[in-house]
Amino acid sequence: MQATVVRTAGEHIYVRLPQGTLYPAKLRGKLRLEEHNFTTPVAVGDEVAIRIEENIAVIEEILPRKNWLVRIDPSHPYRQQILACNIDQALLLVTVEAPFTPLRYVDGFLVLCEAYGVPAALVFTKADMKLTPRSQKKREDLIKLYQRIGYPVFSVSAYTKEGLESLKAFLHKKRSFITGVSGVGKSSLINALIPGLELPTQPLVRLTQRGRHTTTYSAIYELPEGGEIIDSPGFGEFRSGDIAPAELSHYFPEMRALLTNCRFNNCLHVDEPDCAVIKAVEAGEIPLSRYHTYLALLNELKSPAT
Ligand SMILES: Nc1nc2c(ncn2[C@@H]2O[C@H](COP(=O)(O)OP(=O)(O)O)[C@@H](O)[C@H]2O)c(=O)[nH]1
Ligand SMILES: [Mg+2]
Ligand SMILES: [Zn+2]
Repeated sequence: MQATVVRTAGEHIYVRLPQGTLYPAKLRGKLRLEEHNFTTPVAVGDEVAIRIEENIAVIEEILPRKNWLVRIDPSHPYRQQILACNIDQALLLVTVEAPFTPLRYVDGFLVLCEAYGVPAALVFTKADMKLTPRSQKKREDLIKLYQRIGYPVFSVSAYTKEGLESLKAFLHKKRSFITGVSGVGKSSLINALIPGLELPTQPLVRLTQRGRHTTTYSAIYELPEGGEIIDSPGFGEFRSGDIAPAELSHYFPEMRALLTNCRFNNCLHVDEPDCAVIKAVEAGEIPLSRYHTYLALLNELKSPAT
């Protein structure tokens, strides 16, 4: 029998049968040993072959994946953590204040999606919040910056429902992975999209203006008009172990088009002569923040985690 993994919480796994019934699940012993490079061998979104034994779904086999997002597991640097699989798109929620989403984090997410061939979008949350003029300008500038690169960008408020209709249209009949730093408003937004779900939300910790970690599991929720969203914990960072330094610039769409214009075909765009990327940065055609992320990620890829 075939089922979908709809929830993982540490070692606990739940699957959904085609007619909608949920079962707690466990992995057949052999499967657990086979995939020792991964923190957990199954992830939310997986299609699996199961057998029901005493009201538990025993996962016999993981069916081939259409795609997946993977990052280095920060607590086991030699292991990969599958964030989700069989997804149509991935959305990162972003705030410029309370809590602040570092641009490194945004760009790291986008690079990961590019590297794994998953269409990415950004959702700037809390559009109703009264920001300082400086933060307001920053929010508007960032929206333009990422739109110019070509990413779909939304500005929404879970409180006033501003921007929610166009986001709903974007999510319609798709399976979307949604993430963001803790406190960015993910649970509030999912609640606004799915009336009656009532995920718990948390006030921001007043002093640090950063969110607490409430979400410790990943789960699939169904949208009332069709489609699914995968709610996932607010990850500390998105770091992939699979990207070769020479490939990195291919995952920056605004650099990708220029790469054939560099003098050297193995150019890493750091200090090489006649580098088309450096020229475009100097001409203001590539945002400086994006180039800075590029250099930082390049350094990390050259000196892998220890
Ligand atoms: N002003 C405003 N605050 C919001 C909005 N969405 C969430 N918040 C607040 O931001 C804090 C964190 O929200 P929560 O949904 O728990 O964030 P999560 O950690 O990303 O799931 C809570 O205090 C929410 O009330 C919004 O659209 N506007
Ligand atoms: Mg939450
Ligand atoms: Zn170059």
